[in-house]
Amino acid sequence: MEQTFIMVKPDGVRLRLVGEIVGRFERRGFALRGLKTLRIDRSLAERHYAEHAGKPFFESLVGFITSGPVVAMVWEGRDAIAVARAMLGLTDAAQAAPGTIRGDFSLSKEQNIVHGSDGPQSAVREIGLFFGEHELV
Ligand code: IDP
Ligand code: MG
Repeated sequence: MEQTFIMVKPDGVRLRLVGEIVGRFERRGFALRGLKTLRIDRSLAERHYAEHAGKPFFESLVGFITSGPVVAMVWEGRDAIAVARAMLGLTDAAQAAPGTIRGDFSLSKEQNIVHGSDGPQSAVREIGLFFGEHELV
């Protein structure tokens, strides 16, 4: 069984969408292996989004992701990474299909409600960034 890292971003928390998003993953059949709320600091933001360092939107992205509490989760299930990305929808929420989380709750390319790992290496890296072994079941 595959694991993926999912995070409700500060906009999703502000919009009170945590229960909605957790519910979608539960109802799809995934198992919850870890969950916590935290405030991301600049150092963690830079490590989490290291692949985007230097891009024009990077500073704004770091400002956004550190702007309020997030909810970090590990979900496990068959093809969890790809299935979760499909549930999230395209990065630019204006392009995301209705029925996806981004397509239902955002119109923004930056403030797009939720993060999901984009591959097996990212998933392992991101789970390790946010969770210690004793925080996962
Ligand atoms: P992803 O979250 O769908 O994997 P990435 O390309 O990895 O998308 O970008 C990470 C995050 O950076 C996005 O979810 C979004 O919040 C933000 N972002 C990506 N591209 C842009 C952009 O062109 N303008 C503003 N923010 C962006
Ligand atoms: Mg990404």
